[in-house]
Amino acid sequence: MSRKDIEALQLERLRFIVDYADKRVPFYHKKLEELGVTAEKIKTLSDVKYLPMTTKTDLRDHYPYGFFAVPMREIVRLHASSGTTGKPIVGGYTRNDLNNWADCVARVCTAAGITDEDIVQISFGYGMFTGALGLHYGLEKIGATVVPASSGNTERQLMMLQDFGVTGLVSTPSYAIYMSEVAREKGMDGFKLKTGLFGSEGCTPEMRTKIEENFHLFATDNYGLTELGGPGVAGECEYRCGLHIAEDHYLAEIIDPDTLEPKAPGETGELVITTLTKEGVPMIRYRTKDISRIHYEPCRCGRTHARMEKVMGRTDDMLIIKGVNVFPSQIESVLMTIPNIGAHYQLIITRSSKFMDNLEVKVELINGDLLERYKELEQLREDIRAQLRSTLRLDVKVTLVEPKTLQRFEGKAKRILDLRNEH
Ligand code: DLL
Repeated sequence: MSRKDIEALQLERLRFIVDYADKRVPFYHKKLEELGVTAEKIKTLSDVKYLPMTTKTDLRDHYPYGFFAVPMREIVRLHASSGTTGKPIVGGYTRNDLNNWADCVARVCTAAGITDEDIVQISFGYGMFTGALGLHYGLEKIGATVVPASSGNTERQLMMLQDFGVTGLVSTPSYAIYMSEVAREKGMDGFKLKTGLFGSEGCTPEMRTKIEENFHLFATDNYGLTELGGPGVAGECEYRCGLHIAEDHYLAEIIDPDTLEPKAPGETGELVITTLTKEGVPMIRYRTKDISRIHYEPCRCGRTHARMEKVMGRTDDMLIIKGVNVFPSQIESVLMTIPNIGAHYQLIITRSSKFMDNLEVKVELINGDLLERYKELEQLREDIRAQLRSTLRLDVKVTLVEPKTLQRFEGKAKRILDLRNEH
């Protein structure tokens, strides 16, 4: 579709979904009434800025079914976010929602190069998490052979990768790097992997290169969230110059997270998304807290759907250390290029006085023998500190630890340890 046709379709669907939400979800009815907005008043796509926003707190306040727009007999599936604190976010799907979801996921898998010739192992945890079943039905739609391995039991995962001649791997980047290391340790090679469909958490290009080298595959980044249905919201094609957004199902905007004003195309800010076709739980202007920017020019692959850049971080993940803004992804980028240290790290934040936060970066050595050689060890620590200082403009404490002592993750990694409220 041309840009003009995409936007015409989005406008038509936006008007529809606003009217739909207005009539079926009391939260939206109240908000729209307060703002004096109705579907008829939306004349152009930029009028989206007059619509109310939705936050995670709004969803929590209406837990579990307050945002559902259809009676439960029309809901055929529930999913929920994996959040460890508070109540989860609940997603409800009608039969149409499941069909559209499988279509969107089939697109991102196709864009990554998956065909019906592929055997794809899904190493996301099956269950309430949207990742595994989301990828499962999208891959089946293409005709790929699905291996529903779920997460955990890494040696068995590797055995299946090898014995079943698996060509595609679905997992979080942190689980993929861990699996690749266990494979190396066990002396396992000869995998037939070609494609990695990774997502559900950030991954720097540097970390991705490590995974690609270890497993000899081509990896794409895939984005989505429970609130919007799960994976399939956006994914990379073979050119990897941004993640194509399924614009016929989602209207994406970038806003300034402080003023809430819209940002111009290409500017960085918080990603806000409106679902255009969801029947079960429609979302108007959902604030994702993910930071990115959007490019609207067509891609070299021929797709005309806009591309969001890889998520740079979350507004609530940004650390402010001694007045300097730091995203964990900046640290990962630096660490992944330094020889002699592994792919695992932890960021520890402490508070030494009322206003002073400190950051400690714990990194694993590849070779534990280095711990015996003080001078070399100090040199390496100093190098890491200097490189971090030059990128972050901030002095951090660097601690080198023995190989295989930091925690490994089978799902999303939790690399930040915030001890600020501990004393
Ligand atoms: O992680 C959905 C998903 C599953 C996406 C499988 C891709 C593949 P949630 O558990 O609700 O949903 O987490 C959503 O994870 O707001 C982002 O902060 C983060 N996230 C998801 N994908 C990416 C990505 C699934 N590709 C939250 N890059 C989102 C960076 C990501 N962050």
